[in-house]
Amino acid sequence: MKKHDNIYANPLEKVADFTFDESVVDVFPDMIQRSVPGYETIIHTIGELAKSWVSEGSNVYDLGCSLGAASLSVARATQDRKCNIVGIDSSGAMVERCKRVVQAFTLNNPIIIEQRLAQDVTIDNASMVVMNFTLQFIPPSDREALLKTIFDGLNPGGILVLSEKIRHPTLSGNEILIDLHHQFKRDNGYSELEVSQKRAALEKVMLTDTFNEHEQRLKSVGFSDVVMWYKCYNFTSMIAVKP
Ligand code: GEK
Repeated sequence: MKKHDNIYANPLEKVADFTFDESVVDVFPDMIQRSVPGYETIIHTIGELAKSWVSEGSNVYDLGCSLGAASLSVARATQDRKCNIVGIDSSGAMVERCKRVVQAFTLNNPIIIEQRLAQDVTIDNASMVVMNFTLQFIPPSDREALLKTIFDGLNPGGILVLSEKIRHPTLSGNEILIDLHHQFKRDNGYSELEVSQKRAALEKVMLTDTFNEHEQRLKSVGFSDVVMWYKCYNFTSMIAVKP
């Protein structure tokens, strides 16, 4: 049973910056599903992509794995071949819970969960790297170097699946997408107060880029093609291909 997210249901005197602590871990599956349009579709599609792109004997990395949803989707999709799946997350509370979650499944390929900053990870012999709504939490000044590390560690023909909340380049256009997203959250049972307190909590923690910024940065580190395969409001998922 998913625990209901009501972290921001009561008025707070001061809204602290959002962190992935124990209270967030407790309600995370409910929170992400009610907050990110298309989350289940994206998790499912990561598995579909793994079927086509994960090669025999290679490694798959899930950076910012939270409770392992993307890692598990890859593991379910790759039962017919050998690969290692490595989930990395910087939050100790997430990692502890994620280890328990993945242990509950019996799958052919191992899922190794490690507490680490994505910026410190070593990527090697990878056919697929997933960053499902993680890069947006990484300091902007670290983003290009991390993408270069990923590019260098991917085998030729490998892919990065990068899902991000993006910013529309015009203020008025961005407001249209933000309003639609807030409507989506209200439809999923979040109150006006919850929506506005969460927005304040994320303001300094989640720093979004435009699609053009993502595309240019991915190409500048060497990716040959950047394919936006999903978009709903300001939520997107891209596939970047290493030639
Ligand atoms: C999913 N991918 O369910 N290094 C590693 N992890 C980090 C870092 C960092 N520098 N900064 C934040 N995180 C998941 C959902 S959630 C997205 C990803 C969201 C971790 C953080 O601890 C959290 O678990 C995750 O990135 C972001 O498919 O909550 O909107």
